[in-house]
Amino acid sequence: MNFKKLALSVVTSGMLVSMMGAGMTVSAHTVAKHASGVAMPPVVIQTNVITGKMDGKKGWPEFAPAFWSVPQNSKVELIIHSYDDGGAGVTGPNLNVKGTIGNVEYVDGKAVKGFGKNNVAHTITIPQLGLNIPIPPRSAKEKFVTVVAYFNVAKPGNYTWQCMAQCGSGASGWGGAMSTPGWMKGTLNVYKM
Ligand SMILES: [Cu+2]
Repeated sequence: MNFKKLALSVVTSGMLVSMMGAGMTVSAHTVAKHASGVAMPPVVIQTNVITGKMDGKKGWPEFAPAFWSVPQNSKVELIIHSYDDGGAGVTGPNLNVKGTIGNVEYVDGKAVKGFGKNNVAHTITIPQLGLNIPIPPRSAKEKFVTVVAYFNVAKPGNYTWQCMAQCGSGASGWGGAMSTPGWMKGTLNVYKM
């Protein structure tokens, strides 16, 4: 008899039993729970990145809409359709997905953790929430690329988001759309419930 093996299997099954006893469910996503303990569906934010050609302002890509509102303590499903086909200057940590559930986002349905240097067109970055969601350029084959990210919000507040890809105008790329609320920056309002 292998006692070491036996002891290990007892501990393992004991843990499983206690986990099940505590009502824990093991799943890839953290599901926000209502006070009653019932899992709530995510709150959906849907936005589009449209190009200067589409919004009639040359060189001004735009998040439409750019001002979002969700209740506190919710799981958010952010769905972005981006019509932009060009990468912009993004470096360092803003190339990686951060602060989402599992630190991933879904690009046309595929889980992605980060991108190469010239493969990000825009980002949704909220430093206060530790959130960075890069958006790659759409491919030539598609009308738009779909990016879906899940994250949890807790405390109420008005959180400013900013695109960190230098997609604006001027020598730095930080002028125009980049520094104008409603274009490449906006707010995520988390309201009290
Ligand atoms: Cu941008």
